[in-house]
Amino acid sequence: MTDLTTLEAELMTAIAAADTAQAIEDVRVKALGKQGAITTLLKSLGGMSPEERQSEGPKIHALREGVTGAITERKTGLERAALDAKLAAETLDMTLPAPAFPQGSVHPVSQVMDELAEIFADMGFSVATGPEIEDDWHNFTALNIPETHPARAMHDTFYFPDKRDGKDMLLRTHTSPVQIRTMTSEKPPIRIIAPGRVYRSDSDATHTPMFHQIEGLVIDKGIHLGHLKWTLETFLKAFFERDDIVLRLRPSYFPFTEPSVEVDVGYSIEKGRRVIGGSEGWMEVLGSGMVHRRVIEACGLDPDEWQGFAFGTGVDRLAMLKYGMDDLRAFFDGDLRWLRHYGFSALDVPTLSGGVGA
Ligand code: 2U9
Repeated sequence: MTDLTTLEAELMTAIAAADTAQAIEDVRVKALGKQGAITTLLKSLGGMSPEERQSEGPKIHALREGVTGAITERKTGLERAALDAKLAAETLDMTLPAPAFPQGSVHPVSQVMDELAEIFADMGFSVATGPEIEDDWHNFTALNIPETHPARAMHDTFYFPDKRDGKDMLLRTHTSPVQIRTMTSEKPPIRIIAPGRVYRSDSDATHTPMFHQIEGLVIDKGIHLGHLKWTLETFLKAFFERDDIVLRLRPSYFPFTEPSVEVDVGYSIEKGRRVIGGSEGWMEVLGSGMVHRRVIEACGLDPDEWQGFAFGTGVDRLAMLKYGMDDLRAFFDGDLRWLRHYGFSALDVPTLSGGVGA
């Protein structure tokens, strides 16, 4: 009896004194392990007389339960204390200045592309895209530019050396094949813009072998030049964020449109610089026209039922006009100083002050 009380007192003291996970584990092994003091007492029950077992059994079991409980409680306490200590040591100092990290910027071409998509979305146009490696039919033939047509020579085309499925392959010289693909795969009415990279073997201060175009196409019933003029005027007013935009439409020639119209926008001189708006001088900004009936036919539509207009312009040139850049080649040099100067913050939404009709 005295033995059990002494043993319990000894174990409880050891448990209270254990101040690490290892120390409490050592106490557990000493008391409850295979050779442990309590385990040995439990084993001794087997050699006792029934009377002795009846009196000693409950006491030994009570001792085991008491010690097991005390060990668990101490273990939990130690774990909690360890966690508290860790949390206290790992406190973040929120008053420290945040480290600066490098931030990129949006290229003017991407910015202008976003602005254009937003303006035309307001007018009900969706964005269409297509392959930059095209076949001869989509890039030329379907657009009323047959093999013998002099307009093929007007585009300094990059051809691939090998044919694909018997077809001549090339880098598209304009985004017009995207509209051809839309017209042959979707039913009118169609209202799309096709922005993207195009390629021509040309390089000087105002031409790069790769540049960006945006073209627009509307196919519906009863479409006429008035719709074209309104659309271009509305677009230019929203893009240049001015109400005093004046257009001048001049007759021109493109194989894929008839009649064809070149569109000039008026500018005025403010503080010695040209600004879009007014009509002191004229600048050519767009080519356009009514879609040629042969193009409508080539896409499997009846030109007596469906009419449309189309237009095209250079995105890089629009960006230069709106944001005052003068060297086209700098657009694609990847010079970080130029990009930091002319780039836009990635967090800004397009800067237009309210879109079409604002
Ligand atoms: C289809 C039918 C007609 C697209 C058009 C122009 C006029 C045009 C140039 C402007 C400057 C290209 O970047 S640039 O060199 N584009 O003048 N583009 S009409 O006409 C189409 C297109 C597709 C099915």
